[in-house]
Amino acid sequence: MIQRTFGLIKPDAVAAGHTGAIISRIEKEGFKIVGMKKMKISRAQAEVFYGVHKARPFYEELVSFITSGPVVALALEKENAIQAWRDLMGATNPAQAAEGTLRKLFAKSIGENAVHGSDPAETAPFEIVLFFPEIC
Ligand code: 3AN
Repeated sequence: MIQRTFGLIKPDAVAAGHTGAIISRIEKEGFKIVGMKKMKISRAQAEVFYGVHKARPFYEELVSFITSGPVVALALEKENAIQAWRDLMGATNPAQAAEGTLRKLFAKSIGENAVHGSDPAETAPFEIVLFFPEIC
């Protein structure tokens, strides 16, 4: 099934100059980039985006990190895109991420982990609408 997912290149990876390498890898893996936007996320938008994590102890850290510098928001299309993008990102904790995954290559820590991707549940349409209302 051709599917769309939402991805973010987080402030750590953008600041470290990994945007080009990550975009290049995304295209090499056969994703079609249907939306791409370099932007600074506002506090209000971050609170909506991370609303599902509000109860977690690291919520405040998440919001302040994601608003700390520019990010690149992506809407990606591929066969089974949600799982395919999670597989390409690798495990949340880069220390546990498989060789060759984006987090293994570019992430610094579990908090500053280079990329975000929608969960297999229903977060992809919600996140795409939040960042790309014009393509929905
Ligand atoms: P994923 O991004 O792989 O879907 P989630 O949904 O478990 O992972 O966590 C959302 C985000 O919260 C992660 N991308 C990561 O930046 C951050 N995070 C997860 N666990 C921790 C933790 N123990 N300490 C700090 N930040 C965390």
